[in-house]
Amino acid sequence: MIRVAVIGAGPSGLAQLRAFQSAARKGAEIPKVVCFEKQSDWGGLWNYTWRTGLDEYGEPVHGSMYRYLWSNGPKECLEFADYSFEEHFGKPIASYPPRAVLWDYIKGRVEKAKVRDWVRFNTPVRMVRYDETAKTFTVTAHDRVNDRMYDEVFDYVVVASGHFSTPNVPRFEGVESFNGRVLHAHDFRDALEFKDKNVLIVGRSYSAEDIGSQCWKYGAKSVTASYRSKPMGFKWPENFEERPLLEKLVNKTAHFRDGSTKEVDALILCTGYQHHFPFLPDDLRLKTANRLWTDDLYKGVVFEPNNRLFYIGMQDQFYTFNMFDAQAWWARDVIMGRIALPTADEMKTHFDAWRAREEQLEDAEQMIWFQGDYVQELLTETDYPSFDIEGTNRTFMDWEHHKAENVMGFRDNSHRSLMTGTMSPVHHSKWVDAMDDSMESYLRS
Ligand code: FAD
Ligand code: NA7
Repeated sequence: MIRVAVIGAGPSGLAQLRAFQSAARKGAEIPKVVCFEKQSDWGGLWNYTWRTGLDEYGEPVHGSMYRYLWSNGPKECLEFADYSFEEHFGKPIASYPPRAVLWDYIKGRVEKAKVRDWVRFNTPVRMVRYDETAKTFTVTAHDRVNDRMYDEVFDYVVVASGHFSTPNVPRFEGVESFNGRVLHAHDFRDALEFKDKNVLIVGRSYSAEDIGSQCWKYGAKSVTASYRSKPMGFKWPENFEERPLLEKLVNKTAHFRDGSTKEVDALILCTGYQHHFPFLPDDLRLKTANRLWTDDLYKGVVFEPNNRLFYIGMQDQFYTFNMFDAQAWWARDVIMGRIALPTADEMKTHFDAWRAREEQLEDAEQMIWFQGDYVQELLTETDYPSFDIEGTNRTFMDWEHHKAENVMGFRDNSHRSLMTGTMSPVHHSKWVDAMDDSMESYLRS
């Protein structure tokens, strides 16, 4: 029997499990699938942890999510095509749910699919080796509960370990003697820690925008966001401003590139993450920047140097859950022999065409249409339920416009489900007033 190892039980790994289970439900004979998950529960980043640094077993903590995190895009754009929000919650819900609600939704589909016993929890993968002659992988896993390391042989490996966990941490002059708190976004947990403080954020992307907004919402005295390339450019509230890049810190004084200074109490580095695979040797390890068309992946999924190795969810992301699904269904069909891979030359030609287009993209709107076209291409080749990509892109456009109008209020809008056609209700509280991020509070009508 063919054996498939899936590394990680976050949204990408769970998409892979569901893809195989759905084929089995339709009567196909499926491979033996074993999913290794380092954490004690599934859901990846959506499984919140209060821990930072190392976990109870001394493993690097995977979680980068924090309290009060609400979806940063419309839930209608990430909805599973085979399991709607309405099916899960039994009613339509508002468009920007907090983390706990999305975690519940992710879990609901795989609980229904009854695949929990495919997952070995508390089991980080330590190493994967490929045997060219046997055409098999040996996976070394560590059962942390029984403190036992073991090897197991597989025909295919799917890497779904995420890429927003290992921080990219640049150094700024004077940081060693800064008299305030310094942390990377990966270790940010509770905005209340920064109440009444002058907070300095470095970065201009999603983490900078959202952690800055969280600190502002929960009572920071001021928020200053410092950018390297260009400002975010939103209409920020009065005590929220953008400055050019931080040049150095002298005690509590931040000096910026334009010569200006500001007294700050805390420095939060929202400087992104590394694709980090300490469990993969040189010949199997994906090396890429965080971009829409990653290096070395045919169709964004198959590792070109070794076609028995797959990566799910390694792109920079506008599309998330339903894109991981489209990828996982596609990887499944290659593994099950339903899709034949072309020659190496043909793969390269395909790759080059997408890369050339990616390099021409100028703004977020173009990037969304690009990623939509990519998802569409995958959708046409498998039996994952097709969905309205153009409608999804248009919902993303509305979201972009709402953010440009009011960055602290875009989550108060509602959108129509592309899966069920139902218009989502307006939430009972405005985001700026909603301090409680529990599922009970969100679902209360
Ligand atoms: P992850 O969710 O990171 O899951 C990877 C899993 O692999 C983890 O469970 C981890 O423990 C496991 N793993 C890692 N290494 C090993 C190993 N060696 N052995 C075994 N298991 C391993 N997306 C949205 O759509 N909306 C949002 O609002 C949103 N907000 C975000 C906010 C933050 C702060 C961050 C960091 C990301 C956010 N994202 C958001 C994007 C996020 O990347 C996806 O939603 C999604 O979690 C990616 O799923 P994944 O399975 O690829 O990775
Ligand atoms: P991103 O989207 O990868 O962005 C990283 C940001 O960090 C980006 O603004 C970079 O600036 C900035 N950066 C990186 N290195 C530096 C240095 N050395 N100095 C200054 N600024 C730097 O990561 P995020 O954490 O924001 O988002 C990741 C995910 O989390 C995302 O999917 C969300 O859903 C949540 P640049 O833009 O190049 O000027």
